[in-house]
Amino acid sequence: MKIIYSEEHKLRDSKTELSGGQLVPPFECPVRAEYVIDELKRRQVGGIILPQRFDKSRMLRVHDADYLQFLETCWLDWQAAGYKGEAIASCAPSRRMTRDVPPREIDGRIGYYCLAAETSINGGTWEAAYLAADVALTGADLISAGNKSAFSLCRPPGHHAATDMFGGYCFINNAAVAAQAMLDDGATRVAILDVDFHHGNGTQSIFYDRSDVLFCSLHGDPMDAFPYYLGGDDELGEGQGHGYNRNYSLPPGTTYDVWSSALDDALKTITDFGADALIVSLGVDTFEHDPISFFKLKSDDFTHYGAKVAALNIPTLFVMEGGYAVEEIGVNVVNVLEGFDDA
Ligand code: Q9C
Ligand code: ZN
Repeated sequence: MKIIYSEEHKLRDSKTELSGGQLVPPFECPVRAEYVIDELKRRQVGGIILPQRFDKSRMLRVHDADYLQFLETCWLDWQAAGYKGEAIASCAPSRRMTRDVPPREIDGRIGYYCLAAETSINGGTWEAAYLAADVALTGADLISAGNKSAFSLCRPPGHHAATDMFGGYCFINNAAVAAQAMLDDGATRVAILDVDFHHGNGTQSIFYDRSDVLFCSLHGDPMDAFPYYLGGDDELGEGQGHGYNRNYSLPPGTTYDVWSSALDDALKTITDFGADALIVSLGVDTFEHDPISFFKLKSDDFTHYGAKVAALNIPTLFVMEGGYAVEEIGVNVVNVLEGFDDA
């Protein structure tokens, strides 16, 4: 399996996350990707290539131009305003209390363009987020060119990012940008299977009214877990997209037997859909020792579900999402990929 990776992910290295009322060192940190790439090398999963660089046109197929402009200049604007800390939202448009207009002042703009307030923006964030999209797009091109599988080791992650909102550690929706690129390159139907612990609210919202992208997500019940406000099992898509969105909300303490039953149902849905290509939003925060999640998957379980995904026999792009038990993240990710390869 080809692996796409750039060490420049480390440009994303913010110092603060708002968590439990404190500014703490972010869970989403550079060493995560280093554990993954080290384990990929150790177990010789595949050749590692650098991403190609793309212009913004492919990101613009999924994201709004004003949003990308905001991300690109946010840190400069924040510093120019004289704020001392990293750029972080302290206000946001909320139910009934918005006229939906981005303000001029950066403190108002960052709130307008966020869907959660934990994630800080600093220097290098835009550059790394852009590169992560390039990593995903390079993987998409490999699949479009006829490869059976590829792994885009994206960082920062992407599945919470919407057309015009960042948050949950995500800025550009790498999986969505890759899916759209595959469609633009001739695919008729693309399925996205999101196995990150958190609901992929950004991905869902991007494709909610479309029937050319099937989105299936297994995640902690949003009544109990971030992102809280989306991810219910009754969200099935709207308009043309009705029936092309599937959520599997699972309770605290969920172990592999229950989780994998939901996976089997999602895989059957993907088979029936007749996807030309599959994108797996691969978060390993389902791991039993993840510090911010509540599922109980063991390291061996990741191998087993990698094999289940392979049994679909659809060209598959794995895109890195979450996973915060950093010392085990490499083993868990590589278990999925090896399980897939050895099936
Ligand atoms: N105190 C991804 O896995 N809430 N994002 C964290 C920690 C936000 C997770 C709470 C979690 C975002 C890509
Ligand atoms: Zn997650």
